[in-house]
Amino acid sequence: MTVDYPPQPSQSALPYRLDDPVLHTRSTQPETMTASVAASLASFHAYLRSSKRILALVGAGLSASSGLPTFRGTGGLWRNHDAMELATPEAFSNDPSLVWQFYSARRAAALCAMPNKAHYALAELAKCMPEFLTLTQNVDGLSTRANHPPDQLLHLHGSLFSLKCTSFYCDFQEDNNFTHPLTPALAIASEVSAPYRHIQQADLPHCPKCNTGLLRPGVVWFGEPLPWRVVQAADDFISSGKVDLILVIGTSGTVYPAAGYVDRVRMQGGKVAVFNIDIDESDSEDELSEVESTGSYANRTTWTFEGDAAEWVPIALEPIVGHVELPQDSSGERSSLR
Ligand code: BV8
Ligand code: ZN
Repeated sequence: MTVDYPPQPSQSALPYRLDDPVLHTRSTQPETMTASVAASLASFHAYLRSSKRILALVGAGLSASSGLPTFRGTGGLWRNHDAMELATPEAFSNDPSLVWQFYSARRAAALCAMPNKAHYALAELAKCMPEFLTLTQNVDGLSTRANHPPDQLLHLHGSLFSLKCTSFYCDFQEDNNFTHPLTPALAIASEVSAPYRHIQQADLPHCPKCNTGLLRPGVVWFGEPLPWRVVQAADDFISSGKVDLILVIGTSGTVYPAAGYVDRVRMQGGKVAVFNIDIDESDSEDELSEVESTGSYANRTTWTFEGDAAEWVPIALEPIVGHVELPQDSSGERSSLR
């Protein structure tokens, strides 16, 4: 089934401005790699080549350099509302106009954004390794748009482009709905600089099946269970053999049960590679000192790559996926920010 994504609008259309400080990465540029980073990368490459089964747990930091804000820091505020507070059933029942404008603005931003090299590298790893599975906390659809094989990609928290009816008597739900705006009234949602205007419930998205139910975004809100099929599939992968390695990419690891998958792999004796712009070295301090003292990486269980995931993930996965470049778009231009 082909999903026809809308054409890519220009950067200026982005409701979230790129020069938002959250988005700029403080990164140890791979090209200025220190000897210890180069040695760490080499030991990671050796372990990667020997790994048979790999998981990836990804978060908002994976899409940061595609222009989408993360939940931490200033990016986590929308119209001065904490994004995590808006992502709750309570917020939606209290003020569906506010919550729908929040999600409509995020749909617009995600439609404007482009997958970056890390999205493509993970998609490539999935094509090279049947025993590789990505668990994404992201709802932006960028991994799918990077042609990540769908049966090796689990959306733990749903998608901005799924919709479902809130009526108790109706089971309507729809995936891959890229209509924007969903209703004429929601066109105002992207004008974040304009003063907030309340939208009457009648002008919010309604169910095309029962015609009465209010539609809601098909995402998992705080306090709601993850889709059981998704949890089942993740559990099946973890319990059907040792996972040798988990790639933890652009996530603060604060939201559960998603963050719990890292420990489950560790408990199986699997090793961990962390990709984040903000690594607190304490994670692997004692391992580092042992490496310095013994000079061998044999007992290394955690690798950390501090910097922009869009830079480091392709480099870390190169032995398997080769050199990842962004696809040329129709104008032959490199189609992305990076
Ligand atoms: C549930 C969809 C039960 C909506 C989201 C155990 C302990 C404590 C609390 C709990 C617990 N178990 C459950 C809870 C409660 C809660 C929870 O975890 N609360 C937290 C806040 C403490 N969990 C739940 O409510 C879950 N449901 O438990 O249900 C239940 C069971 C049965 C019956 C009824 C109920 C549901 C959680 C899912 C909520 N939905 N998203 C939406 O998106 O609007 S969560 C959402 O926030 C994201 O999906 C993601 O998961 C999370 C944000 O985290 P990250 O993605 O990591 O982003 P963040 O900004 O935090 O960090 C970004 C990182 O990237 C940073 O580290 C930064 O340094 C880095 N970075 C930035 N730029 C870059 C970069 N890295 C690399 N390169 C860059 N360029
Ligand atoms: Zn309905």
